[in-house]
Amino acid sequence: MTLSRSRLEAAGLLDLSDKLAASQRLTLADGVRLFETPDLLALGWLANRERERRHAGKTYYNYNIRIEATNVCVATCLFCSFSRLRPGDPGSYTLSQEQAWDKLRQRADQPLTEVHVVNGLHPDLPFSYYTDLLSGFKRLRPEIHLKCFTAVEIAFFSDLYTMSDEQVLRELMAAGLDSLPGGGAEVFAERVRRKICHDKADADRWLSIHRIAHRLGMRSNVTMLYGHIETIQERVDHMLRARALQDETGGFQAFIPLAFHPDNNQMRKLPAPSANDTLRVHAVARLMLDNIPHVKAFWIATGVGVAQTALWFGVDDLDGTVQEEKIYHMAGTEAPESMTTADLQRLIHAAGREPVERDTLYNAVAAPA
Ligand code: V47
Repeated sequence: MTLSRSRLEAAGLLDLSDKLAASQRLTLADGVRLFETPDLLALGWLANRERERRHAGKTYYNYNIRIEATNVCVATCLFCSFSRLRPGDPGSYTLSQEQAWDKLRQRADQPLTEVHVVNGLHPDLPFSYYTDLLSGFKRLRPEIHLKCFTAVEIAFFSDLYTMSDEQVLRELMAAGLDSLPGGGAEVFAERVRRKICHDKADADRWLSIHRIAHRLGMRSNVTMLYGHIETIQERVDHMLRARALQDETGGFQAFIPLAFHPDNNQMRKLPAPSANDTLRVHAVARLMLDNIPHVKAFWIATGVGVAQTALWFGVDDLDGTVQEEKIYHMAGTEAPESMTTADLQRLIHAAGREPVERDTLYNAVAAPA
């Protein structure tokens, strides 16, 4: 399917289409123009061309579980509905390691390939809580990939336990850590961080920790929390900072836009981003991030229908079965708590795409005989 040059011209995108076809990099100004075009379908067509050039119709998902071991968090991010400031505050919880391991024991029959752990910044736990957590998971299911702790958590551990970021990463890797998730990136621009998340790792620290993780041989992801106070320029700047680090290291696997959910947090007066905006952000990400292989729609954040539609707007990955997610459900998402692999396959097929179960490192997982 092609789009006519006159349609692209009317959308103000013809020169950008030619640049992309010639594999030329887009600039900050180009990114802003992509966001500003009134022709969402022309933008989607461009993003889909890049998506199909890399992945044809393949759409990746995995068999994973989310474990959020504690919501106690010393940071005061305005967008967060999940955290509780102090242990003992109403609604706060901290799983014992046994309780966390039980979540795997209870799923002994599931062919999980990934455990994704994200926590609050708990001020009182010893470092051994985290290393034991990892080694316990590995003892139970050595084949499962452990994608755990955002760069914000890593920075917090270094400061709390007086170690370097590299030392923390090395010790967690020795205990079983396999890769880092992309959380905590929010929006890199200092103006935004100062307003919405002033008391956690800044953009340079976040990027530096991913740089170290990549040097140590780990892969990671990069997210962007959109749809609150950020400008279009700040969105594109965020993408360009991720692209610049990727030029250095090649260690990012996926870029994951995260739609802001306003329930039960200090930014609850803001509306949630529209489906139009969500499709736009994923499409622009595909076009700006020429060096990051995958663009993921996290269906828990976008909603299932929009994630499915995004498969024609640059997205080639849908995360996975998820199970037990709390951060978005406490912030008001109407998405289900989990999907089965059959659900994921069905919705990918229904969108006219080809489902591929992957592991965390994007190796195809063979279907059971
Ligand atoms: O960093 C918190 C976001 C992130 C809200 O690496 C919110 O594969 C919207 O990082 N509305 C954690 N977003 C989740 C995360 C993630 C998700 C999926 C896949 C991967 C991956 C990583 O959740 C936080 C923050 O940006 N968040 N509160 C909220 N109210």
